Amino acid sequence: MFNFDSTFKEMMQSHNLDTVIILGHMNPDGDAAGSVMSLAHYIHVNYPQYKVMPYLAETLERGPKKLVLEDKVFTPFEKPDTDGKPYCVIVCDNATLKRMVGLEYFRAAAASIVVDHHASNEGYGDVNWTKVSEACAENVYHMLDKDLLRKAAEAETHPTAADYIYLGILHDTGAMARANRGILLALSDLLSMGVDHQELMKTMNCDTLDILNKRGELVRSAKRVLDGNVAYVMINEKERDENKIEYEDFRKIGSILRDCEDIKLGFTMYEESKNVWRCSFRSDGKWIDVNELLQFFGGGGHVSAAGLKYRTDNVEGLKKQILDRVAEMTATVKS
Ligand SMILES: [Mn+2]
Repeated sequence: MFNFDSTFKEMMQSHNLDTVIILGHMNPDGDAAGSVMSLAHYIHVNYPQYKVMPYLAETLERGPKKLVLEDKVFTPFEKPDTDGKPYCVIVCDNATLKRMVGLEYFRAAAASIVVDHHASNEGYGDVNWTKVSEACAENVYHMLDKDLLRKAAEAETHPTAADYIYLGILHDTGAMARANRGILLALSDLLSMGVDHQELMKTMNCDTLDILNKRGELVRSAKRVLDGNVAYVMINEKERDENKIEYEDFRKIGSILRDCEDIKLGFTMYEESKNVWRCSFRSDGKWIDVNELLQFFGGGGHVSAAGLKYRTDNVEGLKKQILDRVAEMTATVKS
């Protein structure tokens, strides 16, 4: 098991640093925000001699954003100001340099630590601890000193380091739908540090009736292919604008489809800007490995959840290539 404290202390001392910047991935979700913010609070309480600045993109999902806006210590949507001093960077929940928010800080850092749970992690950074798991925040929980974590949780008011770890796990496990025994034990330990489960569950649901109606329309437009095993929804720039569909609402469709008992792979394709397509793939994790599927096209993520951003003026061609590859990959799997 990776011991964060000894690595961190050694790095700060040997490079003679007193400033830390913490970064995550673009379009942050609960796990990215939870991992970044929990570490920021942990360091803030336990290493007060260091200045710590978490940095998150404004595009953070609505639910987790509610919690981050309640933060009494940090303002992570502002760009960190290092005062020209050398600093250490910690990157959480981010697989590739391409997806990192604040890459300029990473590039100029005197030292770096990477903590991740993506199978597609590139292995960048001076110290890279990537362990495939349900949530990066789960890895953060395991790498921290439990007494120091408790101290951090008890020293501050909500949201604390423990709240943020809980947030990350909650969001990356679909409110514990994909939790295993180890995760539930970690959550119960976090509860004993003062986390309020019901309070954090409020970050899971931010739907309005209007959003539900839009989602209903999108689900209705889903197409089924490959013997009905695969369902997808595609939306171009024009449809997106006419119906005011935000990506955050749209990407959930992939999970909704995948969670159907009679569908093994659900995906969405969204024209973010002219000819730039953001695709989100969700599988049951057994029928097809979507990380492997999308790495072929330059994307990636996890076995059962992965993404791809692709520039093309022929999206039908891209879709056909992906579906051909799905057919190929699943044909070799003997049922
Ligand atoms: Mn994650």
